[in-house]
Amino acid sequence: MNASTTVAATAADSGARATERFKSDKTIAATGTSQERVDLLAREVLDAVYGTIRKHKLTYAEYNAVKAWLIGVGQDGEWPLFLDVWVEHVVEQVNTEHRHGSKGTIEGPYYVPGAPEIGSSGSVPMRDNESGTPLVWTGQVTSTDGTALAGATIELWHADSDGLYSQFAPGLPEWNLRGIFTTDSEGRFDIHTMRPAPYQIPTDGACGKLIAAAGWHAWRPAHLHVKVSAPGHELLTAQLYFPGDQHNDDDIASAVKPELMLDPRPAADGGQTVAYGFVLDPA
Ligand code: MBD
Ligand code: FE
Repeated sequence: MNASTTVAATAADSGARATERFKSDKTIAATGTSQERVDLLAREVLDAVYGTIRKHKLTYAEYNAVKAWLIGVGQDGEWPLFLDVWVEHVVEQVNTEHRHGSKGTIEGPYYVPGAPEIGSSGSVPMRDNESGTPLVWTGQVTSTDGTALAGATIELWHADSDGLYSQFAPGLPEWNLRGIFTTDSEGRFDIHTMRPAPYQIPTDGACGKLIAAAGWHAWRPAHLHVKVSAPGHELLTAQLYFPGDQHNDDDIASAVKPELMLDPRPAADGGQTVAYGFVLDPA
């Protein structure tokens, strides 16, 4: 355990922060989506719900339990968590299937823009006594035609060795394990961080209640989140995973892909090194 994490993380804590972070400048009006498309999408979603109700003859007691649960998702601030865990992976799929470059995956609820800028080589912000296995990650960002992309940015964020994210769990320094790297003249970067632990979504909120009631588990495999961008290229949002993790094959968020698996090797100092680069699609 990291000694400074003394206060227990709660669903309401991380939920309230995720809800607050998302804010809603993201209205339907701002998307330019037509009334016809809103009508179509809303009707089809409702039709899918009616289909399930008819097929399984939902009882009134079940309907009321669903209603109470949905109210709870909002009260616990868990709409960002619910949507990113159970819906985002399909949105990601349909929006990136045209790409020829690197595979991406979902963003999840815990991205925060504006992390400290590190340059092409260095350590993400971490505590003096940050626990875990040190990881040195080197790579290059290129375009699909093979051109190296100098000045590309890699925004990195991830959980600590207790599975906690800064700004969403109490007791962590603001930018712990969050940083922005910029590739050098050859498109290369060199990132020093600590291996994250597997992540269990909060079990004490509404999402946890659904998981318990359905007999599911709450785990995501350990992962590093990135957003990789370069002028004239599509933004790549991805997560990278570690071989051997117990939940690589049954991620609660359905966000693991074989192309996103790292291959870390032992390093002389007891830590690990890994090579992994990114290929961006021209916009
Ligand atoms: C996470 O850390 C995460 O990445 C996702 C997708 C959902 C919940 C927690
Ligand atoms: Fe995550």
